[in-house]
Amino acid sequence: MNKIDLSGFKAAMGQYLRYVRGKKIEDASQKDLFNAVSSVVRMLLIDITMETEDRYTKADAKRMHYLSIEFLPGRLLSNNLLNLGIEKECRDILKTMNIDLDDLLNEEHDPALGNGGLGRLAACYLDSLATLDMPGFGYGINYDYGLFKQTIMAGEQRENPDFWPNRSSPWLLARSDVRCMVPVYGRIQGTEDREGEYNPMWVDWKLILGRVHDIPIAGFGGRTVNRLRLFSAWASEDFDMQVFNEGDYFRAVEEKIQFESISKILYPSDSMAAGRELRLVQEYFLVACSVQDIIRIYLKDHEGFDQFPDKVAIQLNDTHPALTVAELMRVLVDVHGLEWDPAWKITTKTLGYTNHTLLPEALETWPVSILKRVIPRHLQIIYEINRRFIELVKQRFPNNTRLVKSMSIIREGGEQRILMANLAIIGSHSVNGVARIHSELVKNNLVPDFYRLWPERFNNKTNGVTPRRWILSANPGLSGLITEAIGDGWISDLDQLKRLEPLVHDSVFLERFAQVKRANKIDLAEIIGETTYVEVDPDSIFDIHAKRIHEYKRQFLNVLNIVHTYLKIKEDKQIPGAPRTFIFAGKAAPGYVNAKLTIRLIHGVADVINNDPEVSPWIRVVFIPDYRVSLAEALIPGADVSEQISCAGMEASGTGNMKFAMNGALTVGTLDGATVEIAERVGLENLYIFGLKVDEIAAMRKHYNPRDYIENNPDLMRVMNVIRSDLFCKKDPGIFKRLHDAVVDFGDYYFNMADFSAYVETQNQVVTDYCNKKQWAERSILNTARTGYFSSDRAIREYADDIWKIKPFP
Ligand code: 26W
Repeated sequence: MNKIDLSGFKAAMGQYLRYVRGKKIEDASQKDLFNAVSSVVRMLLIDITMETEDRYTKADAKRMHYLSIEFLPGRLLSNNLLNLGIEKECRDILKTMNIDLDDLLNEEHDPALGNGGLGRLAACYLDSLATLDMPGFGYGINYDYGLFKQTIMAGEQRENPDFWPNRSSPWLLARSDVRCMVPVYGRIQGTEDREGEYNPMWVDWKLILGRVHDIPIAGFGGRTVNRLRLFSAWASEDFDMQVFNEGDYFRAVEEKIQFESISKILYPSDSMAAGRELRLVQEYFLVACSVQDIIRIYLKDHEGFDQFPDKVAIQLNDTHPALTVAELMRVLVDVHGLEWDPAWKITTKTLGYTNHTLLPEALETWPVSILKRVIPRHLQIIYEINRRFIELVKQRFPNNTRLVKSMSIIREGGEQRILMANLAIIGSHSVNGVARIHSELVKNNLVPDFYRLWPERFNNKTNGVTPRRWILSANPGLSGLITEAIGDGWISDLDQLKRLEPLVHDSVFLERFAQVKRANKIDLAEIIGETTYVEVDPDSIFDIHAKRIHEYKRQFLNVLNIVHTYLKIKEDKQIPGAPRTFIFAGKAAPGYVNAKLTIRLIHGVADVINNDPEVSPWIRVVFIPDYRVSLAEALIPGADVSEQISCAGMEASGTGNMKFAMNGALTVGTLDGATVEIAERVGLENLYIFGLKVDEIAAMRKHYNPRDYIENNPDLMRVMNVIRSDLFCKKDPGIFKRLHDAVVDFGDYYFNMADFSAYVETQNQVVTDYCNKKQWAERSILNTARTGYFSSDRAIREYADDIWKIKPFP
């Protein structure tokens, strides 16, 4: 750990308050104090950023640029203090001023520039890159409005705007020295150049400016600070003048507003491609700004593009930035005058693509007509890429029209569409999935023909999460205990958690481990009380299902077991072996009817159960509103049971599953995503695997009839009948029929009925096992001890070695 000198800390805070806020320290609000502390920390970060940058430049380091339409960094003050190694000292300094650091931490807005897994993964990866002293930088959009804030009114989700104070956040550095110019719209003029060669020109385009803000990303240990570069759209003054001079004042203002709306708001769906022009323009805006910035940085120290792939790697976080393939080609060929072939070689050597989803409705396709209007030159380039690619396919596999059709970037039949995944695969040297089982499905189910063509391109990078935020910062009780037992090496080398294993035989350690969990549950119970007005017992089993609400994640199946347990108590007078609290959290996409209904169902069920004196001593149900990074940090350390019950084959990886296990929760899960690998590592005796497997589901899909399961299982029949009845919706009769029918009449696409009995059995086993407190604690410790593999440091090392070829520069 680098030692940072904090002797001037107090004085710097005072100066900030006085000369930036115009306040005396005694008049400062908590928010002022948060800003003061943050602005001092920011100065430290800037010093290290510059030092880091010098180090990279001097070494002429290869740099990796991570392009992502979403980043979910979470609050940064606490994280920065911990990573710089000054948390304790800073806390002590503030104490001498009668300020409690924890109060200030809560003043920070939790930036919601992402939907869920994909954006949070990007943030964990930036943390690891900096911690490993690797030159890796994030590129994203500086939305004005992040993901909506969720409130609950009468059991229903309401969406409220989340204004992200991107102009006043202490973590955003405005880089007015850097600007990106993004051409958009216009048309192609086919002309011949002086040599008489066909030389199409993109003319009559409009210009959007990209303004640049950087968020410093501090690695653990305080040696390296990288940056996350965010772009916002802006119509320049010069541009205004030009249009104003044409005399149409209102058109000028309208256009300005239209352009500046590009970075206004994050699209709130992580499972359904939007298909709106504004979204495509967002994606293009991110890509164009990023490519320009990357090339600008490269050209500072290099001449020509021969070295480009040796000095630059670009990773596409899903297909949202897939236009990079066309934009890089455009800039190399049209702007820098390279020939097609060398430009293509450079492009494919530079790019890598990560797939994060197999859901057909989430795979992006764009109508050719929209591209033609928005980015006509890119469309032309995509056609040319495709023409050459199809040539190659025909050479390799003569007379195989099926192959040509399946791999073409353009889908014919009806409206012509661009398949973004195909574009990304053809334009990259590496294609990876995010968990072993998912990568296999990418190769064998999603794009088997590409796999046959280029097997060497495909690889797996199982996701990871940063232990700095998800253990050290979120769970100080557990961190302290671990460090006492094995030293603090685990924080940057998570495999060291293995050394906790022998301590399962140490009764003192066991007892203290259980105490930490209990203390975390007491804290969580308090949050639950404040946010849901339901009192819950910290000695009950805390069973947590926290993630986006989606049919494939099967919150519905969880509810079925709860209703079943309720009916067992109510009608069969069977009392469970231990009290349980079922905790839900998660947002539904605003247009996703069944997801929103599921939230209502959870509330309806909670209402009946929590208010029934016969039942509520045994089970309670709560839905904590507004799931976000800071809530996850409070939730995860307090979990006994982690619900990872997606329909097998649908969850690419999951990352919450890793965070829960590391913090000692036992997983109830299907063999899906990274849960497969968690099971392998913690051992089958330390979690609960149930349900149909991927191949079983594939085999059953054609003939599956959910009614067979209902008719043959009186428990399930009873539960489904109650769901359809108005017991849980007395005020709005009939509303849950749609959820019932999705399963009974519309095929139960996610196999809830088929997995019901196995799930119920498993849940009963959990209750039985929990009663053996000692054994539960042992298994909980083994979950922590054996999940070091799921550190994002391991994942980033694999990406660095196999795909990016970047090295640490400590
Ligand atoms: C175009 C609409 C849209 C937006 C976002 C489609 C798909 C997405 C994301 C790719 C969805 C997402 O967040 N996927 C999640 O990525 C995580 C990180 O790899 C995985 O752990 C999750 O399993 C996966 O659902």
